[in-house]
Amino acid sequence: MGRSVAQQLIEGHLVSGEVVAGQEVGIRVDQTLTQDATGTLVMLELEALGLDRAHTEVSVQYVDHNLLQADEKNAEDHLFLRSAARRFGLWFSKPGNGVSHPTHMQRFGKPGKTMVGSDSHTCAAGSLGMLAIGVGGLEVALAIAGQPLHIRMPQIWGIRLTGELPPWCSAKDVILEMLRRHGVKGGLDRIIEYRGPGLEHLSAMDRHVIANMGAELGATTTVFPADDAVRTFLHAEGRDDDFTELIADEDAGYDVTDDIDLSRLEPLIAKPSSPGNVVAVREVAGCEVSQVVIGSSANPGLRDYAIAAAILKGRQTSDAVSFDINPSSREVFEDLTRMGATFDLIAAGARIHQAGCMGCIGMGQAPAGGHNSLRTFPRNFPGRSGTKDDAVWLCSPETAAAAALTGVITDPRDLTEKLGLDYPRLALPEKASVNTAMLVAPLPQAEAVKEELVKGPNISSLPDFPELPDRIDAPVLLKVGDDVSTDEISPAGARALPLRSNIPKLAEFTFTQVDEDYPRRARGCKEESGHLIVGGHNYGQGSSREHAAITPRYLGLHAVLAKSFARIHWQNLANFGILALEFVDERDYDRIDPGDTLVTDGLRDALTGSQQLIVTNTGKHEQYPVRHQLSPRQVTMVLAGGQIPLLARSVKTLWGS
Ligand code: MIC
Repeated sequence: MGRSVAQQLIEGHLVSGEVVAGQEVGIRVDQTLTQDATGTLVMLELEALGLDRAHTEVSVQYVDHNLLQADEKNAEDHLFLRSAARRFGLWFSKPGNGVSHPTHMQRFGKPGKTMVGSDSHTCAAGSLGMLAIGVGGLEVALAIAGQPLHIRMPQIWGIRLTGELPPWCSAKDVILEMLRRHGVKGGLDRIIEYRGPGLEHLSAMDRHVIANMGAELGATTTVFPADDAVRTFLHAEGRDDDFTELIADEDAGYDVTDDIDLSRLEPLIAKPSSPGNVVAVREVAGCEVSQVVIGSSANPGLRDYAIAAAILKGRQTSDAVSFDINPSSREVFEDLTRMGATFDLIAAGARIHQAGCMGCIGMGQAPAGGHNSLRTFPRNFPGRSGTKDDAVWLCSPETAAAAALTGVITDPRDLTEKLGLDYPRLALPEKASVNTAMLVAPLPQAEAVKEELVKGPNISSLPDFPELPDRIDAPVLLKVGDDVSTDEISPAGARALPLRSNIPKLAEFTFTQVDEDYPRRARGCKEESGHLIVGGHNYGQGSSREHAAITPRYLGLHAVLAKSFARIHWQNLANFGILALEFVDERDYDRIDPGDTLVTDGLRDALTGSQQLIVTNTGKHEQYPVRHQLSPRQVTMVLAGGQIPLLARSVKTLWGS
């Protein structure tokens, strides 16, 4: 049987294990991507590990998340990151240059390469025929240091696309259709590979939209072939030489298959507060809207802004709506401006912001509580916008522009009847306005070694974590339901984000979206017993932020008992020495109440000896069988208190300095 694109990428980079679903494989990493909100920890980890210089082909540090400078903290992080990029031999993308994912695609992405990134949307680079995986920061630090990435080999899910998108529908509706069909857990332990004749009508940037939000399905990553659409994209970027064709064999086999006829899609929207709550726009038409935002890595292409500008041209947005535009990159902003589209947006009432993630991570643009905000963003977990009782919806630029005009959720197809507007045909420039002035190249090593890391007072060192105790005898401090996101564990938003490099201070925000008193209670039993958390399915979905493991650990969390875990967070828990245990019988979840004391003993032997353990509920005199899915490598790491203490012992053997 022939090989899929995903198989070719994995086999071409395999350093350990067998390409069999469920087994741990080691993969050589060619490129890395870090952004500021997670990158500060990565740089501290590189320092802790004693790295001299990046061992990858390309490593880029972006500054795109923490852009508002309400006090000194974010600016200090930017300076720290610049100094770390200079010290470790990384590219540095200055604040305002753009969101990491589209910028990386424009300047560095290459068909056939592998990449890891400390951002769950790293998978967007699959649009170019790369194997790009979002992981915790520590895994990125190790990749920068030349170590392979270890993952549990996923199944490969072939999605055959046929037909062509109808007018008023675009790539966002394709990924929303995937979420409508399969929900936020549908991609767990899978690589999604798109194929088929429908690809012909999707540009590389359209594919970015679809690949980016594969993260919302919980997928390990998404891949597309590197075909003519990728060749055209790289040509527009002046990078013809970086093109290599990478396509699936005619008779490629897939573990799972599905089909989408693009011509049958209609405008879709995800309701508050999960990317999986997808319905047809017409079902919710008429709901009032107070904010519309276009931007983010989920709709970053020139066409995404240009289509909104063309819809709004010569018209005024509703007086009930704040209409915000966040350019995804400086390049896109320049192109948009050259086309005259920036003018059309401003004239229509748009508030234009700097290039970056902005409201997508709650860095500004927090909506009014309970008022509908329509965004072209990738996720809408509760409170992520920075507003506790937010009502954020996710949609295409076409649907967003329609709501900006009418002030209510509107099926964009109705604009033809309402305003006499036919679906605009866009004439986009063939060549992008490439300008690399805000992308700073790595220093030569002779200069890099002289660089000092610039650490302001907000940058604290990584805490030391002790080994996992052999016996855990601790209270359940929190019990949560299904699909708890890392935004609920370690919140986004303009208040918490500036503390991403200050674990003791950030810890005070842990779980406060769910239970404001959690940090206080956790501190109360930290020294004596530590504590436990009980969760439902898909615990820790969403972002790659390792803070969602580190801050609970800092507050004394030993183990999480859940029905199932999201991939990146599960890895982050292991990396920071927290035991992730799954119920063998899901009904046991219902038997545990917050405040119950749970005991599990003889962990050293139990974890190394088998996958199954027994947890005793002392107050209720009940026992629950639980299992772990850690590889032997991860068991050693968890027992040692995490990856860092383990590595610190063997740094010399790692990169032999
Ligand atoms: C996100 O979309 O949630 C983020 C912000 O990009 C995160 C990274 C972070 O938490 O800083 C992600 O997805 O990894």
